[in-house]
Amino acid sequence: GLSCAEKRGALIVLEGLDRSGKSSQCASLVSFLNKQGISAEAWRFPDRSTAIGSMISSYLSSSADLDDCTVHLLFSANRWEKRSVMEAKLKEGTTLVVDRYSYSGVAFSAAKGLDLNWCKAPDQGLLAADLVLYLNIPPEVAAARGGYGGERYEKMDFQLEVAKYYKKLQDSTWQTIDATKSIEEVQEDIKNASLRIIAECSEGQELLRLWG
Ligand code: NYM
Ligand code: MG
Repeated sequence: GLSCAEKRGALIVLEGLDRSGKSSQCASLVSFLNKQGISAEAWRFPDRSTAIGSMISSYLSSSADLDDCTVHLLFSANRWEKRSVMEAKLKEGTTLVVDRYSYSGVAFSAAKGLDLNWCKAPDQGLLAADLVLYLNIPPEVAAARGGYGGERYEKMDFQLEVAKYYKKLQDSTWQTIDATKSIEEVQEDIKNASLRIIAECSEGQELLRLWG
């Protein structure tokens, strides 16, 4: 089973639109936690370092075309191939701070018009986040921050659609963070929420599975 006798780490996921500040906030959080003597690692999805991740990366840079359903399943497989390592790390007491997870998987694919439940199905049974920090930002504000890059999906009208589906996925593990505030204020909110969930998980809170 997934119950842990030892004190376990927390699975903390940062979600949000492109340019919402997730990557820098993840890095700051991990370095803050490590300075506090808390074992924590920064992870991200897609993990472009694997064979599946490299197919995803080619698709995102538009050097490869893939059917929408196919690429959706690749994103999911990219999480499945990391599942057992994630579980081992959490059980040994390491907190994982993850830049995007299944919520991105569903929101981005559903925004293309794929059925929401079909999109959720392949991720069923993956480890569920203990805490999802949703960096909430209007797409216009995100776009104004130095602009989007050249990858697929990095367009204002598409990001508006993605935001709608993120909202549909909110559950009891979510905490919405106002990501229009300063980097320091956002980091403060993230730190507080993270310390709270890390304490809860170390007290024996069981690992959960999607979509619990
Ligand atoms: N993305 C990310 C998906 O479409 N499905 C997924 O399952 C995941 C994890 O990949 N625009 C999209 C969201 C991003 C893009 O992510 C690349 P990043 O964080 O920019 O490397
Ligand atoms: Mg990006």
